[in-house]
Amino acid sequence: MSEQKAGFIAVIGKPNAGKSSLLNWLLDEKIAMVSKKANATRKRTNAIVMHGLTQFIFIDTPGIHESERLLNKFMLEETIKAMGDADLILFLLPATDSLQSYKDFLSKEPKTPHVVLLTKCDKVTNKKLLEKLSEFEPYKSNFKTLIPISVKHKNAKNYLLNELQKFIPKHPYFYDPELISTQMMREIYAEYIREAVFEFVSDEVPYSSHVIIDKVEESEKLDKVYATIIVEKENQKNILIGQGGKTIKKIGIYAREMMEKIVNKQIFIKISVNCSRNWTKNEKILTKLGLFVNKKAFFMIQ
Ligand SMILES: Nc1nc2c(ncn2[C@@H]2O[C@H](COP(=O)(O)OP(=O)(O)OP(=O)(O)O)[C@@H](O)[C@H]2O)c(=O)[nH]1
Ligand SMILES: [Mg+2]
Repeated sequence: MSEQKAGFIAVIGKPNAGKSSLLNWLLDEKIAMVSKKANATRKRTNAIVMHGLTQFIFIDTPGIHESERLLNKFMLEETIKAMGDADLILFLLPATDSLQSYKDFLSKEPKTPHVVLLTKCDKVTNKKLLEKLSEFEPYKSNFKTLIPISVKHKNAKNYLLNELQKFIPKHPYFYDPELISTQMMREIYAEYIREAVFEFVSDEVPYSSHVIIDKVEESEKLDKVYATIIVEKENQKNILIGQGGKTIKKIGIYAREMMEKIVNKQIFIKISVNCSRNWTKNEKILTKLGLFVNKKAFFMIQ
């Protein structure tokens, strides 16, 4: 018992840095939604990873970016909360990017110690990677360590976890070591449907969509999932449904496949689409959907 370590790690970085992909990679399980499009993650998600006698709780966060939209303020607040609660921050920067987002992060004078992860290293040559690593030289008194990774390289996981272990305090496990997340299965289902929306529908529609799991009926061999996608405008509803229901069908199939994989059961899925005018800007509706904005906390970091 006394050898056990456990700690919370906030995974942060600008939209599209690879935060959600990192969680899935660490778990070897698809728990967080991933998209080519930026600003995919809306709410904090967690992945519980056991490594020897250490229990890591990785907290995925929405990418840090500035925006006036009320919903985006909620997303920023989610990230700030995760940083405040963490023992360690993992700051992610794609190897292809400039250091600007890291400099912005440092300018906020984070109190929690941090490790920098240079992500998507498979996308650059070794020479470029070395150049990028050397760009961090002037900042080395700020971070604990700097680690290049790629989710395409499975064998890097042990190295990463060995390194991170050093910064986790001795503490009894917070959760049952068998658990991979405290997320409810219905929250994961909702994220799968959101990922499908990001995959098949372009422009503003994914950002104007919210997924509610209305009901899950479980039985031994088959789960029935009833979901509603809320959009902001009537025309977005038409886009999501598609001609003769083509698009919503594709969304359903894509999400269903991921659901079947994670629960190892057959899934029946029914998705309805509803319009709730301008919900992303409406405080009352956001609160109802659990996407509440605490303005005080937001202004603290302005
Ligand atoms: N080539 C390559 N692509 C990656 C890697 N990690 C992530 N990606 C891709 O980068 C894109 C963004 O990944 P996400 O994990 O959704 O990024 P995120 O930081 O969670 O983004 P937000 O939720 O929008 O803040 C996706 O298309 C991923 O497939 C990597 O190591 N190598
Ligand atoms: Mg994400």
